[in-house]
Amino acid sequence: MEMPRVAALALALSLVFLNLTGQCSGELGFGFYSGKCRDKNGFQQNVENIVAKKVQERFIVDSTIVAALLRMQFHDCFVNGCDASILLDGPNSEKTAPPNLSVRGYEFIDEIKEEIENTCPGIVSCADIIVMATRDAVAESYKKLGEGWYPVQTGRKDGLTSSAQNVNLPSPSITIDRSIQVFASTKLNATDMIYLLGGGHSVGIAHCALFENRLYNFHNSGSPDQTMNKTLLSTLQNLCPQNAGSSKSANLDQNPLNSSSVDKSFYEQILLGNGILEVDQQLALNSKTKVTVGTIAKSEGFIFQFGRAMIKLGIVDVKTDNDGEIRKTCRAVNPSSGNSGGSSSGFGNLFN
Ligand code: HEM
Ligand SMILES: *[C@@H]1O[C@H](CO)[C@@H](O)[C@H](O)[C@H]1NC(C)=O
Ligand SMILES: *[C@@H]1O[C@H](CO)[C@@H](O)[C@H](O)[C@H]1NC(C)=O
Ligand SMILES: *[C@@H]1O[C@H](CO)[C@@H](O)[C@H](O)[C@H]1NC(C)=O
Ligand SMILES: CC(=O)N[C@H]1CO[C@H](CO)[C@@H](O)[C@@H]1O
Repeated sequence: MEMPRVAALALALSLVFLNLTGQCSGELGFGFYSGKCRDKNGFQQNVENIVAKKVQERFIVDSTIVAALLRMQFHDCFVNGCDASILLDGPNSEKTAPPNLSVRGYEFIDEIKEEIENTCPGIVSCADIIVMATRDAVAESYKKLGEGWYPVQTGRKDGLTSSAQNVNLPSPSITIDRSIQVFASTKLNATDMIYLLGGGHSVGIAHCALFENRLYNFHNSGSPDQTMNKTLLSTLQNLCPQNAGSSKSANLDQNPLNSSSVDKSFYEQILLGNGILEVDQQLALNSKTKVTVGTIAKSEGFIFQFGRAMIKLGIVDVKTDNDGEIRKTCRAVNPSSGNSGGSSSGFGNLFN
């Protein structure tokens, strides 16, 4: 069948998921591409396997692809839904908006798309490639710890527009209360938010500019953020001297052993005051989230719950109909759908 690594985990996740949102997921389905990709010799090819193989090859040479793809899926899904609008090039497209800072992996998605187009053109959307590749990268990162594979639905169409004006991603200083509201507006609840933020930020890095305010003059207090672990504070002050415009970065997960695996060590670290971003630290302190954080840090089964939250993130405002297309290349809408779009959001820029 289409999902070779179906474990009890995967099966249970699909069942849980179908119960939750089966009725509102449009034409998405698990194994949507099963039987749909035939190569030029007429042989059936397994789309999910093609993506997984690409990710495995990449992960061996660059394990930071996990962080790159997780952040890419988050940014794609939170702006105009999971429709690969983040991939579109153009002077005013989403990827040009400031919060994109360091979103990476665009060329890797191009590589996967090219391989799939060479196998069965016009079948697989870029939006689905982001979600499948992110899942596979998470599973690779988790391999040394256990089974981290979760099933994802496919059948998304690619969006026709992308505009920097639509980018309204949370800032690193967002309050937990506000963040809960922002996630709720995409149908993700507080528990989902805790899993996504904690799992996402268990890998990857943040640059000095995004937490320097905590190190010297926090909210105009004249002193550092008192919630930061003192050892971490002095390390970060050395890394990011005040007003020096340092381009250095720190691991979001301060557990040095597990900083490249998606795991629950982030929660253990924020309970020690070792959160890098203000929002990360607040997750362990806010009355609406701290009990769950403490529970996750102590319990088993993090990766199962993270998978469930990623499945939910992957269906935010998906397009499955005439509001989307299967792009020929991920960086531009198809010429035929080009100037016909009715949106007002300055997408003439998609063609350059
Ligand atoms: C309130 C929500 C969130 C805020 C405010 C936030 C903010 C940030 C910031 C400021 C950075 C550092 C960027 C840089 O220095 O270049 C970052 C990195 C990252 N974020 Fe988030 N984030 C949030 C939620 C998420 C979610 C839900 C995920 C994924 C599920 C995620 C995945 C990542 C990853 C993997 C990185 C590291 C990227 C890399 O190393 O290239 N974030 N985030
Ligand atoms: C959030 O949603 C998940 C499933 O998507 C559900 O299991 C959980 O109970 C919900 N949590 C809250 C606090 O509503
Ligand atoms: C971190 O990794 C080590 C070995 O790779 C593992 O034994 C440990 O359980 C991991 N910790 C967490 C919190 O996942
Ligand atoms: C600060 O972090 C270190 C490990 O990084 C930990 O051993 C220590 O207990 C933490 N301090 C507090 C007050 O939590
Ligand atoms: C890839 C890309 O377009 N990155 C942009 C992200 O935002 C910064 C700041 O606005 C731009 O300078 C980058 O070019």
